[in-house]
Amino acid sequence: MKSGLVVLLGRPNVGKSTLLNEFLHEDISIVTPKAQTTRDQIRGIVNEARGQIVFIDTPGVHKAKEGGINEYMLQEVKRALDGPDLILYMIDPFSHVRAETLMLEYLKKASSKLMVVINKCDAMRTKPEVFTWIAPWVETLKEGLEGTQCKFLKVSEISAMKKKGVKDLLNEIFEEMPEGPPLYDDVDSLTDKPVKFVVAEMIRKQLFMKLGDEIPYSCAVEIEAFKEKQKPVLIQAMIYVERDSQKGMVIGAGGKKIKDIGTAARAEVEKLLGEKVFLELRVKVLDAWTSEMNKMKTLGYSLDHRKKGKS
Ligand SMILES: Nc1nc2c(ncn2[C@@H]2O[C@H](COP(=O)(O)OP(=O)(O)OP(=O)(O)O)[C@@H](O)[C@H]2O)c(=O)[nH]1
Ligand SMILES: [Mg+2]
Repeated sequence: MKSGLVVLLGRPNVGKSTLLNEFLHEDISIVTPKAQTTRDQIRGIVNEARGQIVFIDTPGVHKAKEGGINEYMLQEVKRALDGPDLILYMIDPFSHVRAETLMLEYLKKASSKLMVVINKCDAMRTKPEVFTWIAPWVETLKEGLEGTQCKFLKVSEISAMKKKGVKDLLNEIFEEMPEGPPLYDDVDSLTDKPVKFVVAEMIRKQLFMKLGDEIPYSCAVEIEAFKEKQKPVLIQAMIYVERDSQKGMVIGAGGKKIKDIGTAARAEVEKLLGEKVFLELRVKVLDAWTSEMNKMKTLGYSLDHRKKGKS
């Protein structure tokens, strides 16, 4: 039996979470049109007769200020890169070489096999002339990785959204996996994350979908009650924002915005749980939580290597 750990790595918005969901045939990791949606590493487990692959979705690699939520996101990326069998380095053809150079620093420190996956190939066909930067970048990447522990294998072109090339890619990944016992015994589990986490993420997704450009980055969601025995299932969640003005925007005039967010999130949660849900959302201000480590920690975003109390 094959068994291995595969990291989905790349800049924000390249389609890492979309591909994870495609491999799993289930929406476990949230996807939005906005960059920096994913904040935590999320494992997705593919069980087949030929073996088990554990995929790790990661936040998008970007330059981050120290000590805040963005540093936490990069910590999650670095943690994921500690010893996988294979890295899928995903490229969005609408990126450009200047943005991608940052990725080489991460790859140089890795000791895994590497596949470059060019995603969004459906879009590439419309304007092929725009994407001429990719081939030279792959050559630079190969040169840059010479003599390192990161072993370049190949380049694949896919469209995660249109499901093009995903099956072939999965076959190629299985080929590269070592023989071994599965990492997770429970073959029915799709993820290592508790259902509460996935529910909180589904609410966070709707904050990204229904609010302006900036506010979603100031939002966190905590599930305060999850009563599965009650019918419909009762879920109470708190949405944390950073400022009073943001609280008003999340609630909206006459509570319309939060109602919208709740309705859309409830539909996804009901699909996930397969039963009716009563979802109650509230909003609270936790002043400047994205830049204060103690507050981040209370929301589950803990910067491990720093001393508690240092903000
Ligand atoms: N055209 C096209 N769009 C895609 C494809 N795959 C993903 N997208 C879109 O790209 C956007 C970002 O997708 P995500 O899966 O959230 O990207 P991500 O890499 O996880 O982003 P972060 O979590 O922010 O790092 C969404 O609007 C997706 O629908 C694709 O194959 N083709
Ligand atoms: Mg993502």
